[in-house]
Amino acid sequence: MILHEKMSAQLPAWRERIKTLAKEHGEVVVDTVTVGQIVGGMRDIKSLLTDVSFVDPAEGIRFRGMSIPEVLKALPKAKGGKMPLVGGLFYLLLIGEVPTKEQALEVEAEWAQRAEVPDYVFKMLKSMPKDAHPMILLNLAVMSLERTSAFASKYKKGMKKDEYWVPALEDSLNLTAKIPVIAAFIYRMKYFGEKGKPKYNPKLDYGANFARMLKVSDKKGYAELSRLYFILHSDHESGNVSAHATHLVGSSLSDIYFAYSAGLSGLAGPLHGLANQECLGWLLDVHTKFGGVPSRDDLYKFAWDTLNSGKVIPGYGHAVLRVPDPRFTAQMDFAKKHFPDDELVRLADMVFDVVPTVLKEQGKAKNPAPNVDAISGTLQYYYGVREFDFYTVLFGVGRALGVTANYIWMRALGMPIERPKSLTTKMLEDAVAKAVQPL
Ligand code: CMX
Repeated sequence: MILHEKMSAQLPAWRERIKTLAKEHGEVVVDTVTVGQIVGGMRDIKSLLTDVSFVDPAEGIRFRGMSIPEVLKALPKAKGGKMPLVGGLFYLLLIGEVPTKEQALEVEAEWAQRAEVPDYVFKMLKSMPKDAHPMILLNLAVMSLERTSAFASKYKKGMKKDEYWVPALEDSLNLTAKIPVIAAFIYRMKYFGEKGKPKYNPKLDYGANFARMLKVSDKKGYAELSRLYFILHSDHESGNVSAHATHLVGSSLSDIYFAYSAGLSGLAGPLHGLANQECLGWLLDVHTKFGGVPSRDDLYKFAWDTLNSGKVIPGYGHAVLRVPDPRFTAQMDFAKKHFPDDELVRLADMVFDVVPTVLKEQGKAKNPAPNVDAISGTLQYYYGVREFDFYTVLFGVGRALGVTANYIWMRALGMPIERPKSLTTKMLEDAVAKAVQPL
């Protein structure tokens, strides 16, 4: 299989580089840690290693060194579309090279072969109470597949450390192949009462399959959006909650089903993946209150009312980024190209104009610019996916690509169990007293 071959060829050199860093330069200081960082969510502490993606605060995400516009341009395109094949993106994340069309299609073919989901998973989902959040359903389905883990069964039998990545890759391909099928089933079951098993069509790519299985009205346009959406949401370096949770759990040699499930649980939080559902809710509140796109002044006041009521404005701000998120820009460009006159798109554009000013005036948010969530729900809404609580599931489908790529590499490089050190409040106070002691 192409991914296996390509990774095998790269591994000896990568392992050597990591070994040299650890053995010969282990004492080199890269960063220092302040009290503020310890009581402030470990913000910006440089302590994670990944080559899959990097977020530059002043520029946004780069996948394997490539910006979003570069990725969208360079990757092989899906048949009949202008957006790249998701299989090509997975190849890029994992191998670090832009694939040929044939190579991207090989990944797509791997997924098509592995997309069958066992019946008991659907049965279990059908037995859940109607009010279960779709993120719970997705998470349960993922956990229920853990029994199929090649990594867990090989580990139990005994496996050499430098072989870990092989079943990790196998599990990751199985998991990423099945997630769109499970997500589509959850959507049709939860909101339309359908019980049938979605069928993955091997003649179609990942994005087109998802659109077809979701059965939204305009399948063609939605296939293009799905490709873009999954690519944009795949990875955002390793410190964000979903990526970090997956990485942390994986470091204990839990298999990818356990690890990704932890990532999904983190993604379900309102400050992370749930923000996309909240953001569209906020836009629609504005739309309903003013009976359409409001005046700039009304929007300005509405934004202040949100802040004054103690809430955050969803879709704005970021822990690392200090500019508008290029993932926001790519989606806004898509909307302006395909449906520029849509009222919600016009409203989202006005929000982009007004909210940063309001946040700057309030002076709290370090970054008043939009993040990925400020627009993603608006696009889904346009294509008829109007069930807000499903939006985080969509994020989860995309995020699976990045966290699995990282998981495979971490096992390939033999990364150890993660174990930072904690201190007590008294220890921090003592450290402060020592630091501020007069000479
Ligand atoms: N609206 C109101 N206040 C905001 C804000 C926003 N959009 N963004 C930041 N702030 C506030 C913070 O709540 C914080 O206030 P306190 O000091 O009272 O606690 C202050 O500004 C400083 O925060 P920060 O350092 O700029 O941002 P953080 O790194 O702490 O948090 C984030 C980042 C994304 C959680 C935050 O900007 C936020 O809550 N945004 C809205 C929710 C959102 O869009 N989340 C999605 C992020 C993308 C993703 O992960 O999916």
